Amino acid sequence: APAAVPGQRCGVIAIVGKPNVGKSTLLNALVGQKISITSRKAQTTRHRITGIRTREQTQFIFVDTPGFQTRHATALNKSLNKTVMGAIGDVDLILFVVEAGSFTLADAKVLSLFKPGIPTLLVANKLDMVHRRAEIAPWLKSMQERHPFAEFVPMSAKNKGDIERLFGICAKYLPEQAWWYAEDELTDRSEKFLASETVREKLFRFTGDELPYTSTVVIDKFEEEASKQHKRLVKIAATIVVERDNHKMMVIGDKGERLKRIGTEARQELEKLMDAKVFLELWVKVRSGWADDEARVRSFGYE
Ligand code: GDP
Ligand code: K
Ligand code: MG
Repeated sequence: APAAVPGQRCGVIAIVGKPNVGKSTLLNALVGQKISITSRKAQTTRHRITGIRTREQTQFIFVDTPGFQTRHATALNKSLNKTVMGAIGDVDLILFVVEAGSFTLADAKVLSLFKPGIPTLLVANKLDMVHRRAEIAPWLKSMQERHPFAEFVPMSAKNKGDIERLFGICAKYLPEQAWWYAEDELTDRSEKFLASETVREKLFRFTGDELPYTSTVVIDKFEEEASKQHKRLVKIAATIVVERDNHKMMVIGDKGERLKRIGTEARQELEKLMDAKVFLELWVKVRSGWADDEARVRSFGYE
């Protein structure tokens, strides 16, 4: 580890929990910018993502994890679970995220993976959705009996005050050491990766609940061109991979309207994110059964 710099703290914080409890929303709020895509659909997050935030003397390095999959043992799910295990093995602090007032079998399975010794906070998220606040105190007490949590943080990832409070709580658990990243760095992920994530988010947003989570996005081309008129010019070609012909029709939409909309929104967001002029070309391909085929899962970049 880098030598200590007086006053500086730096450490890794894993954000862990079953699908849809608000992990990605929390990460984005902590980093202050959208790094991880969010959606109402479970299994939106497939990669370990590092978000970085440096505030005053402390550098917080966050890893968002895919929700732990408990139902289907496909190759894709096995790969997702390995990513989660890798993320929590060697961190300074774990934020175990659940929905406030609820603890299901899926939550219990995630919790059972934690090695003893790493301080773990119980983040009881979506507090804004809880109507019977009086029931939270006895629920927290029951949670205390399940696991030796270091602290309880009932909160809402959508509430700025709660996010501020969470920073203060997390800082105490990070070791005194020099920062690993520059003060203004937000992620160690490449722009190419952010491009595929952005297209994937728009894909899920505009197909609603119709499209299965197994659809994915592959970046075929990512080229930066010298340009006099513009600040930067980036040309991107991406393929949306779906499992069936009818899914392909779903993505393309009537007269290609939906695909056009996905492309326009993704391009606009990428232009802001990368501070560049972006050309984005989108394709849709059918590859049936890819989520069950281990070799293919690997070739799409899910290790
Ligand atoms: P993940 O699968 O755990 O990463 O969950 P996401 O961050 O993708 O969030 C799942 C859904 O919960 C999204 O629709 C979010 O907008 C929503 N959500 C996240 N945090 C909160 C919260 O504090 N309150 C409410 N009401 N909704 C939330
Ligand atoms: K989600
Ligand atoms: Mg997520």
